[in-house]
Amino acid sequence: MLKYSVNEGIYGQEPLEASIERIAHFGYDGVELVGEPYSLKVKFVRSLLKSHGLEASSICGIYTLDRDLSNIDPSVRENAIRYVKDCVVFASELGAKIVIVVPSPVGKKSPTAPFNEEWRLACESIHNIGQFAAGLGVQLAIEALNRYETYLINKISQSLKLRNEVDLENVGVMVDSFHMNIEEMSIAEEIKRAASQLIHVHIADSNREAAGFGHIDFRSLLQALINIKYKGYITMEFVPPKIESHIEDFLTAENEIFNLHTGQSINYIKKLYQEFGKIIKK
Ligand SMILES: [Mn+2]
Repeated sequence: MLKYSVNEGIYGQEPLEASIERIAHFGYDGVELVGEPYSLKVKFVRSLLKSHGLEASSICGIYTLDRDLSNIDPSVRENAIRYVKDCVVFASELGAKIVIVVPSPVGKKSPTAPFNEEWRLACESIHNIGQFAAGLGVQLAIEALNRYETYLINKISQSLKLRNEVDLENVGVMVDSFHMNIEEMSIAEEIKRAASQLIHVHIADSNREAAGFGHIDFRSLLQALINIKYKGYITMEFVPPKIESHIEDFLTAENEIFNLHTGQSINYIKKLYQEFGKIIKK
């Protein structure tokens, strides 16, 4: 059985209580928390999750320009390493098994050193954090973002190469259907390629809305996950539109848009998964 969670960061400034209540309401198993270990209080988050019967599935690191694991400037790199280690501690305190790692930050338009040098630095940083995380029983999932958001790692083949150079048991890769739709020839083939190293999945459709609201072929994506016997979380990471075209009144209240996309994502993927279940049983 797959488990489902939502990245709570997609709800913007909404109080965490409201987001968690919505996520529980639509039948999810867990929540992916934004990696802000300095502003979120562990005790508070833990009690919120407990009262709604949810797990912390994962921590989504937020890679701003000052959290650059591949930067040539050692002070920037050290700041980034410290930040991700704090996310790892945050994860272990919440019982989350995974911290997402993006080796070069969002919005980094040009490298600070030749490609090979930044690659080596990324490797070194992730190795350092990986060893620390192993001691706390936390895994690191390397995420490739599309070329319009960052450079260094844009494709699954690159995530895998970096993962293999880091070569720690608790360091794996993840896939994100939105980024893959831009970067890859075939989403299913890349899932197959990642196979045993695949430890986390982000789902958003081609327009970054809820699954089923764009044109990604989620049938073949799910089939690929079933084929490799993926057992981790499916985390919804849609970006709710400001103006909603699926509801007749375009200027719908934000809360209604959030509800629509949160429900649509899980219902759409679960329905496809159940269809496969019937096929597999036959
Ligand atoms: Mn993602």
